[in-house]
Amino acid sequence: MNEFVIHGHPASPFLRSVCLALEEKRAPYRIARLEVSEMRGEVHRNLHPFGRIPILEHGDYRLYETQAILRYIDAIIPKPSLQPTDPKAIGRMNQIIGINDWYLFPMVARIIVFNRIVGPLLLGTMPDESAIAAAVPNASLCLGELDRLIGDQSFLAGEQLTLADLMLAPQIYFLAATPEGGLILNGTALLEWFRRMNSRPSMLATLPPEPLRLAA
Ligand SMILES: N[C@@H](CCC(=O)N[C@@H](CS)C(=O)NCC(=O)O)C(=O)O
Repeated sequence: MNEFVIHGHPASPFLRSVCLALEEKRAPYRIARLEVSEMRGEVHRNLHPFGRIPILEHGDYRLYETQAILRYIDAIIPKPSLQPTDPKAIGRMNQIIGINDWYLFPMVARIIVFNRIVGPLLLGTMPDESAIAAAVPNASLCLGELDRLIGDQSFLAGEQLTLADLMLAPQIYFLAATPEGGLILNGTALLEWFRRMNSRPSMLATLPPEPLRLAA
């Protein structure tokens, strides 16, 4: 099989989701690093016209959008399956991926994680406290809903590890390390799920680079 090449910066939680899928499949891969200074430059735009990361290359096939990449990996390496067969669990998995893409990342992580962690530790910027404060109600809404959805299940969409867990765990890794996320997550079933996820070999093998390696 052709080599899997993931273009992007290793601090990206979306890129980490792709690495997690390949780790869970025990498939070798390589990260082709795009530096922060190269983001949205010509090389990057040629790979991803919308200027985001990650981008997967597999032979002559190129794909962007993380959930599309995860579904491709699950199709091309069927075992172990990362998607349920029960229709209700499929619906739940897809719903949670949608919550990540539409609400948790753009309305919460992109603001709180960027201002608390990525900006200060990677780019040397100061946190915008008013932006963080404005995002806290959305953080409560998103994390509260994910906590309600996991209930007493082992994984987000039921009793099987799915793409939803692989999308969410890298986002929660950073959010749990912020004061705002930590407070909201305290005592929740979602935090217990995250701790279980965080000790999986796939998560341990894909830790972000220093200085973004954080205590959960
Ligand atoms: N919908 C995209 C979102 C990816 C995304 O937003 N990645 C972030 C890094 S975690 C990014 O590229 N940020 C660069 C920017 O917004 O300029 C996907 O699923 O791949």
